[in-house]
Amino acid sequence: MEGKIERTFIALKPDAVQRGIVGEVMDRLERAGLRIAALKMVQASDEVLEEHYSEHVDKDFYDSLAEFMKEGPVIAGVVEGVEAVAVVRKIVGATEPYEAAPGTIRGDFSHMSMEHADERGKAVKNIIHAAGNPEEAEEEISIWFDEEEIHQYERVDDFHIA
Ligand code: IDP
Ligand code: MG
Repeated sequence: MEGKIERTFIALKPDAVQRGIVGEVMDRLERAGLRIAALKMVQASDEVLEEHYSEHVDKDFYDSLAEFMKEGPVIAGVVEGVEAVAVVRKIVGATEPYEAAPGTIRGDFSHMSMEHADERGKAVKNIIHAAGNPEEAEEEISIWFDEEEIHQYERVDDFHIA
């Protein structure tokens, strides 16, 4: 494959694992033709979360975000495809479930408002994380994965985008 093939980082958050919707969420990405290059279940540590959410560490909601992300294991992954960073963000939808459009992962599987979460001192549970830009993606991949955990193989439908 040539052209703007990118990889991005995703993490299905503990709410997705606890609700048993890992398969349905991954299906959204697979059916778009994106290639899963890596996938693993991980119990996030404080150290990894501080690196991963370095831009949010000093914010008011950080402690509740870290608490949420440690409630149970996450499914960390690397997904590859044409403009994968932007495409995955589009499939994931807006950060606030209340605003996330129907048809997006967050819009279809969650509904809470930021205001409601903030009032309760909780992070907003929105199913999945996806890197915001290509630099963030590469940084996050290096935080969560060793290169040898990331796999190269052909999907049978790769010829559609070759
Ligand atoms: P993103 O996940 O769409 O990239 P970010 O602004 O990077 O959104 O925030 C990271 C995560 O922190 C969000 O997905 C959400 O779980 C949580 N979060 C962000 N802002 C707030 C807030 O104002 N209140 C509660 N939780 C928040
Ligand atoms: Mg973000």
